Amino acid sequence: MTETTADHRDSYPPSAEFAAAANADASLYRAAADDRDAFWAEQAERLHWHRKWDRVLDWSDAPVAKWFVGGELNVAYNCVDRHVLDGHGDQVAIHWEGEPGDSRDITYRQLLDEVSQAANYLTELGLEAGDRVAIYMPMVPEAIVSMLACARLGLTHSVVFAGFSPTALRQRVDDARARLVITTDGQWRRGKSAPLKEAVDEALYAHGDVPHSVEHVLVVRRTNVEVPWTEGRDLWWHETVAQASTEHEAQPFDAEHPLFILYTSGTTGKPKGILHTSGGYLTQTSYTHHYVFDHKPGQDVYWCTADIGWVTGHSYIVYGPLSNRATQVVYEGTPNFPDEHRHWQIVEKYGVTIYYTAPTLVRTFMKWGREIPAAHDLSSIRLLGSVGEPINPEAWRWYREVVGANTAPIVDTWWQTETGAIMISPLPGVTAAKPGAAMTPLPGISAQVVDEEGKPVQRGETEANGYLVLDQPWPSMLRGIWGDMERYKATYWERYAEQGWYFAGDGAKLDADGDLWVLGRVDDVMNVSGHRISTAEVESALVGHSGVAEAAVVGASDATTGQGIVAFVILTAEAKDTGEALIDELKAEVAREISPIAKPREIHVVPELPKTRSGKIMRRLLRDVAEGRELGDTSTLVDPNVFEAIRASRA
Ligand code: 6R9
Repeated sequence: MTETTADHRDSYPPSAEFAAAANADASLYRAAADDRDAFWAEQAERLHWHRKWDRVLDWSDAPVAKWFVGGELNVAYNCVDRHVLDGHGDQVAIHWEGEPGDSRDITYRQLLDEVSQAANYLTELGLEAGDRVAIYMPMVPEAIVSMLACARLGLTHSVVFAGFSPTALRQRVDDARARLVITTDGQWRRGKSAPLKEAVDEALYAHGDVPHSVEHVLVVRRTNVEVPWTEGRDLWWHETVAQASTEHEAQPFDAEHPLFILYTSGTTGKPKGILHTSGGYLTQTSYTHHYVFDHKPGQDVYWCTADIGWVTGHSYIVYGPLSNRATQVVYEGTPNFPDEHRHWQIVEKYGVTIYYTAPTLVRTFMKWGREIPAAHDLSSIRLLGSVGEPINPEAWRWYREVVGANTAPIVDTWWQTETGAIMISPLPGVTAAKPGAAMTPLPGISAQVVDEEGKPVQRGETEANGYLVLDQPWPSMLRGIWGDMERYKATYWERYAEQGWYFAGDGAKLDADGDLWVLGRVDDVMNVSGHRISTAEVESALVGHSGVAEAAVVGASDATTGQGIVAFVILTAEAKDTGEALIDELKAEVAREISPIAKPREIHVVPELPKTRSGKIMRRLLRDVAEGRELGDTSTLVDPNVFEAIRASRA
């Protein structure tokens, strides 16, 4: 019943052609192993430094690192000015595609003009280096311009995903004590304008009695909806920024100057403001974007489908690609507006060569059917990327076959908001990638898979699944949690304090070849009768069945086995039988694919899965359902109503 693809192997080495032209070859690993500091110093040379560093790494104040100590640079200068000065001002930086079908091509020279105007106006507003600015915007060019203007002035931006509620915005604005909020009047959502400025007002007046830090709200006109207006506080972008001078000289900042705060979503309690700084962050985002995506400036058309509200948007739409003089697509809308052809039409229109997305979207494409991508000329695509969660082998193979014409290498990139940039991934042109495996730490990165005590797990021991740790500091590592150093230490460094390792919170295993598989968050690792089983493995087995489009698996407490496996599945159109027979077949499939011990106790057919706005399945909430508890916090869900339907499926 497993969907067979044309090319079904255990590993996929790059073609000789791809390898010959690739940015990376195996010597990179050797160079990094020989002398790590020298290796990272060489990567830092990718950037323009106003002042060279005195020392590559200072780890004496661990776990707070200083990279490129004494170095000075301007992040925005590196992403914009230097490309113009190098004679590439006319190269398109951004092919912007609006949801309603409007579009704009922005060259590096135009980008420089707009960033300079914004920098001039933010200065006029009295903002000074070190101040925080909240950016609450959809995927419009001004969002990227705003981030770069902040970087240019040494202001610390805090981008808040525009799908978040006013309460979530207020929480983040207060925590960072932002002086300015940049937003739009409204945002397009499937052809309708959803108010956004109104949400800002709601956030700022939410606790009318509590004085807050915000002095101004700067508003970009996007959907032309009417907005509530506070004279003196609120300012139109087109009346201010767009009138400012395009002349602005970028000043250098210390390598450790704070660049941004990004709050992590979806967990219990107060969101964590992950703090990133300048020199090390830009070095590693630039390095990884160049080698992992095999990016060739002036030739490739790159498209990362993330939103700037997430770290992937920060590192692989804004800082990595722009520092490497990429020409990239930025798309404002959803993949199925006006219909499910949208992404492939965009790929065709711009000749996209590198496409980077999340497994959840790949599985959605599978659900919609292969005839949709097949209706388009996708021959420009030469490399595919995946990020955000483990990609199940079925989806991996489908992605390569249907989107990548059976030839495009896939880079399955493991990293986190906290790591700032890609850490574990195949190198296209070097690695024989295995479907579902993140494979190998990148050159310059060191990771281990260890047990509770910190002992390395053995290769090939599938029962001995362990924890992923990073045992060496890396340039783009977080420098703390904003305003809460204790929490920073407790969350990431306490578990392996003795060894001084960073605890990533992910389960992982090494296969018999020593290749690394990330199995998902450790709270997603179940323990059934003393056996550790990853939710991702069971999900992968379920979606391997042609009747299943998506699956989410949780471990629910069980009196006899410790935990029992409870699965929630969405069926495909091909699923003929939806009753008990199918459920039995699915259970048998999992037993076959993994082991009888992994056989789900219950499988529920549901119409929808609860997801955060970044596309991650909220297993915590499914566990609540599976264990018959009151639901925990649902405020970050896209659609809190999905639970009515899920509950009904259990009745
Ligand atoms: C970049 C990003 C981080 C968590 C991480 C892990 C999961 C991300 C993955 C992956 C397996 C991959 N994750 N990439 N798991 N394979 N290629 O997603 O950051 O939103 O902070 O999430 O996502 O569980 O710990 P963030």
